[in-house]
Amino acid sequence: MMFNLILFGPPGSGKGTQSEKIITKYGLRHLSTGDMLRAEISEQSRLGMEAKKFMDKGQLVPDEVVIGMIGNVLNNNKNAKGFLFDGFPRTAAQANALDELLNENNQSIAVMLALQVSEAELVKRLLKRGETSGRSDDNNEQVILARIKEYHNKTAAVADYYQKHDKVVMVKGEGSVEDIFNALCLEIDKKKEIF
Ligand code: B4P
Repeated sequence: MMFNLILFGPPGSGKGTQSEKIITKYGLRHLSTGDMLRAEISEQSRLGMEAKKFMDKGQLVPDEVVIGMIGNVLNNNKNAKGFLFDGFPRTAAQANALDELLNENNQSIAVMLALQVSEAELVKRLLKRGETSGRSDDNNEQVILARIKEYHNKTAAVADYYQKHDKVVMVKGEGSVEDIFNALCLEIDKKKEIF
């Protein structure tokens, strides 16, 4: 049985940072839709060029684009120990699609870890990253605020979806990277025991 987890939180909550550490410790396969989309953009693929239009404005990319990408990776990695979903699902439609894709293979989500970070801290972190990342969606405060608005309008409800199945655990996402990582590991270990 695979161990699948979702790392959830608003833009800038530390999903990318913590994902790297979690996959190393637990041997999970990292699935970041943001990274996958940026890879498509740097290859200048048709999908990438289409996605860039939305990302540059701080908007979510259409569901069918992201769901298609994830479906391909899941189908090509049936022997993975488990997946860490980072930045996906971001809408109710994506959450439904993920459940269907996992069900087809008799798999499910073990837990959603939701990072809690204040809005002021999110903006501060993303502007700071924008100084060096070269990411066009990080260096403009208006775009950052648009991303946070998309999160409230479309993504926050995804936590309610998993809450109905009692799968959400909130974790404080402010403090040192190491302390937050330890808090996440504690929750993962609890779930792994009963999984
Ligand atoms: P993502 O790449 O997922 O970017 P993000 O949500 O902005 O968060 P990210 O992972 O980059 O930030 P993190 O929290 O790690 O998405 C980018 C865009 O792609 C979206 O806006 C959307 O257009 C599109 N997209 C992606 N997935 C999609 C989907 N499923 N559906 C539709 N569209 C999709 O960290 C941010 C910063 O904080 C880092 O610089 C880090 O150094 C810093 N940081 C981390 N932890 C810290 C700590 N404890 N203290 C201080 N700083 C910290």
